[in-house]
This record gives sequence, structure tokens and C-alpha cells, in this order.
Amino acid sequence: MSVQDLPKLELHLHIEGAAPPDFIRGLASEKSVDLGGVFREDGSYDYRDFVHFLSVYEAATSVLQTPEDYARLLTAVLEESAAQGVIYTETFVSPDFCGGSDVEAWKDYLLAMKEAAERAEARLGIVSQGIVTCIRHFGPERARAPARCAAETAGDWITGFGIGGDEGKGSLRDFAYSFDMAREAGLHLTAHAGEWGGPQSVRDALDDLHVERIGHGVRAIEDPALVDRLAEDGITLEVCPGSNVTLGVYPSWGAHPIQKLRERGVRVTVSTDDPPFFHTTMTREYAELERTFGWEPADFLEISRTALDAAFCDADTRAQIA
Ligand code: ES4
Ligand code: ZN
Repeated sequence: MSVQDLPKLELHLHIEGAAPPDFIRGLASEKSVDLGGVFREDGSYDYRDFVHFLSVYEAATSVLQTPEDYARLLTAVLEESAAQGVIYTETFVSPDFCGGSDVEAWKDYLLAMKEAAERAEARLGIVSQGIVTCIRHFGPERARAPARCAAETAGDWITGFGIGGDEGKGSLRDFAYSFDMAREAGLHLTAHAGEWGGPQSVRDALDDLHVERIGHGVRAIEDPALVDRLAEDGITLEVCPGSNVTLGVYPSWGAHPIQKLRERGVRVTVSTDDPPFFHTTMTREYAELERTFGWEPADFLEISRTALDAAFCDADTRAQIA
């Protein structure tokens, strides 16, 4: 069986970051929005480094203005994921972009996305859930509104809360209020850490935010005691190797620590992060893992089992996709 055909579960995908460039260009022309600086001449997204990526990402997102735009986006994203063999996906959605963190406006965006998700499931069989994310470089005060949005819509397609954005900015501890609010609402928790920050950032996510999963987390490999802790505590890493290689966290696929983490007993899963930005797909991630580390169907099956265990979904959904 080729890697294209393997059933896949994806736990780390940003909805806006999954927008195909043609989709964003189409909306920009419909709405007469000038997206100068967002695209290269060949039509792909244009950015120099991670911080510039975040600003291009936010510029592209400016064409997504209505709940209907987000419903169309989610439909396009789930169609592409299903074409890659993805049967279950968790998508980061950010109230800062969907209603400006106004809870009532957020509910309109969420309803539109939830209906799009239900239609995609009926038509393509792909199951999806949303993880509300706050954005680190917007600061801890501004993160309280997305946390409230998440808490008020917990269980209504939304099953988790997380934090993304510039890992170089601020301290995770300052976001504890928002994570506490989300936890008390029954949401699962994850945080981007150990991508641009070293092992200490992963410790901070565990100790200060009490997350169950880490977005990336790969730089934990630099601290053997932390690797042992991740393995012993069963913390799952949402590893996005193609994202890491494209952004230069590691110079090549061969230098990526995913296989070493696995060998040390850490629970790892595989995701794309922002596929068109990083010129990747789930099939490409699988093909590179096969080529670089000799992964076989049994290895991919283990990854899928880990993702199923760590999925932010209820028992019925887990049974449905198992
Ligand atoms: C991110 Cl806020 C955000 N969006 C997309 N990709 C990301 N990676 C890290 N933070
Ligand atoms: Zn991410």
C-alpha cells in the first residue's frame, strides 16, 4: 500500500494556514482586497522566516471576513485533507480572526464552520474538531477573549484550547488564567512550545499551563531528563517535520529528531501545521518519513494509534474513527 492510501489522523493544522493560495487570491479579488507582498511570482506564499511568515499569514487572513468565508475555507481544507487520506483532523481556529473575539460574533463563525464540518463528514467521511487558539504575540490580556469564546462553546465542535504565535514573545505563565478558564469548561489543552524555544519552553507549557499535548515539542530532545519525563507522563507531541525543515528549525529531514524521540519512548504524531505555506501535505510528510527513516506501514499504524489515543474527542467519536 502506498503512503497516499494509508488512513491518517492529523492533530495540528491551522485553518487559515491550510488555505490554498488560489482560495485566498479568489476571495481577495471578490472583495477587492490588495494582497501585495503575500505571494511570490509563482503564486506561492512569500515569507523570509518564521516571524515574517506570521505577518504574511495575518495579511492573507484579512480576506476572510464573514462566517460564510470560513465555511468555504473549512470545506476546501477538509476536501484537501480527505484527498490525502486523512480520516480525522483537529483544526486550530482563532476567534481573533473570527469575530474579533466578540463571543456572539464568534458563535456565528463557529456555527458556519460546524455546519461545513458536518457536510464534509457526510460527503467525504472525514471527521473534524476545532481547537480554539489564542495568539501569543497578541499578549496575555487579549488571550482572555478567545478563552471565553472557547469556554462558551465547549463541546459544540470545539473540544480544545491552545496557544500559537511567536514563541519568542512573552511568558507562557501569563496565559495560565486563560488556560484555567478553558480547562474548567472541560476543554482539552495544548500549547506550541519547543519549536523556537528550547526545552525550557516545553517545561513551562507542562508546569504553568498543564497541557496534555505539545505543539511541536521537538526541541525537548536537547534535554534527556525532559525526554524521560515526556515518555513517563505520556505527553503526546504534535510533530510537524516538514514545517520544521522548511522554516529551518532543522537543516534537513535526516537531522529531524522525530525518530530519536520515538526510540526514547515519547508519544509522537505527525501533522502538517500550515501545508501550502510549507509546501507539504500529509502524504508528503509520510513519504519523507518513509524515505528518511525507513518507516513502514506498521510504523505509520503506531503513529495513528497514538494520535487516536491523544485525540481531543469523546469516546463515541473515537470509536467511530477507530
Ligand atoms: C502559528 Cl498563530 C499560528 N498560525 C499558524 N501557524 C503557526 N505556527 C505557530 N503559530
Ligand atoms: Zn502550529
